[in-house]
Amino acid sequence: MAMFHKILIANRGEIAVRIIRACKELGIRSVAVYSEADRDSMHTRLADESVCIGPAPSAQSYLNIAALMAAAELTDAEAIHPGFGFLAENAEFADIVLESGLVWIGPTPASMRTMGDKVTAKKEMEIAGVPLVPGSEGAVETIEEAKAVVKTSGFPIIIKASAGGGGRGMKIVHSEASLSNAFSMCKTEAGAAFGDDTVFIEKFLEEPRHIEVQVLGDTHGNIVHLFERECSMQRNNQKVLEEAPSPYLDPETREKICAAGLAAAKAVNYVGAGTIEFLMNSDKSFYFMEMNTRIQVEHPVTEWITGVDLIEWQIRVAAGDKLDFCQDNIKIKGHAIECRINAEHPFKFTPSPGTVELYHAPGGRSVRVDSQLYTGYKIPPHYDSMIGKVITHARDRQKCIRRMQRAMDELVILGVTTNQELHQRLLANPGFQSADFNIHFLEKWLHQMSL
Ligand code: MV4
Repeated sequence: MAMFHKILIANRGEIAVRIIRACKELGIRSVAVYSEADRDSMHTRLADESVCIGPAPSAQSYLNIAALMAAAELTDAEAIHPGFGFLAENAEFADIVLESGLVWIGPTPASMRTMGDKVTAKKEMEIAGVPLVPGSEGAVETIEEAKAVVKTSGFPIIIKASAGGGGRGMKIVHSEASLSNAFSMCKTEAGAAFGDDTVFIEKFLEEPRHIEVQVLGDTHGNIVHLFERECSMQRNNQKVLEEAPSPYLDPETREKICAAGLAAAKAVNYVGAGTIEFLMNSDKSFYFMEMNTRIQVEHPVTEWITGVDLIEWQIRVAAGDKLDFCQDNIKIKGHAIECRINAEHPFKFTPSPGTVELYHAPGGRSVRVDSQLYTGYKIPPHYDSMIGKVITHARDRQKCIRRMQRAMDELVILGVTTNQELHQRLLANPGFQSADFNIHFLEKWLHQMSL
């Protein structure tokens, strides 16, 4: 297959900008879609063509499949890149795109369905020999069954919705007394939220780190891993700062977790860019949590340590290109950190939409900024509060932190409140600097400082 002439980007914000930039570098025409609230947004301006797809609410615009397909038809786009969020992991949308004779820049709908259903995903991972958190064997139908699972695993446990993920539809249970209620509530809520009340049970790991492995596959059967990212610095299931490689891993553990990620991807004949999420205990044992069948916000840290342009390769493998490198060619070079910039109060996390009165991006050596911001931009209140990402690279982690501190001091965003100060305080924190943290670090620290 020859390379595409035109791609429609079914997204907004910094990821739409990132994809448009990749299209330009590949000589591919780009089509932006925008809601009425995004008429003056960066992605609308940067694309070769732009089509309004509806009113501000996502349900009527960025989630409006009919409007997106009409925009693709109108502009003669050959392929659709979904970015992340919105419809990126919606297998029905991927089906419609393919049935319309367009190319879906992403994995097969079958892979998306397998990984989207967490009970099915765990079954596949077990067959592939990927370590799983001890717990129920598949779905748990009744309270009696739940009690039987707990007899062997002990408390605490976590009940998860099979159709959930990313922290949605979960209940932690610490004792027998609250098990029945939690079980029926989790089941009822899962049914209401996802139209599927299937739940399963796992032993609850109390202080794990969140480490994920990036994979990339082509349509010729080649699959590689691109090492791991450390994503433990989070609050409310929202990552705040990510880095690659994980400062916690020794070479042997890295080899094991990356091999497990690769085995997971191979088990579903994965095509495109994907991420296998693991939880890791302080003894360095690790367990499969879920697979994200999309490009992720934090992909730039992997791009920087490996030199692989992940968006370019998403597009190229969708066009049928073969990966032109093999596993042995991929080496970790230095360290990269990403700070997510959100338009929100730095410690209360309340959203802060409004007009950006002044924007000055950091620059200089080994600093990358992926953002939709410009001076005068009106941040709409309808969407995610993330307005950009600052990424730095250096030979080692300490130098990378210093460089990020320098970049955070240069960044100027006036007119709206951002989480810039949170990053500045976090980068200076001894626990962060010594890499002594787990998924609860940020919330505990905020609580202690009563910020
Ligand atoms: C867990 C867990 C502890 N033990 N599963 C949260 C998001 C979703 N992917 C699954 N999540 C978790 N699953 C077991 N068996 C703790 C979490 C969890 C978490 C994981 C990664 C990053 C942040 C988190 C925040 C809260 C809970």
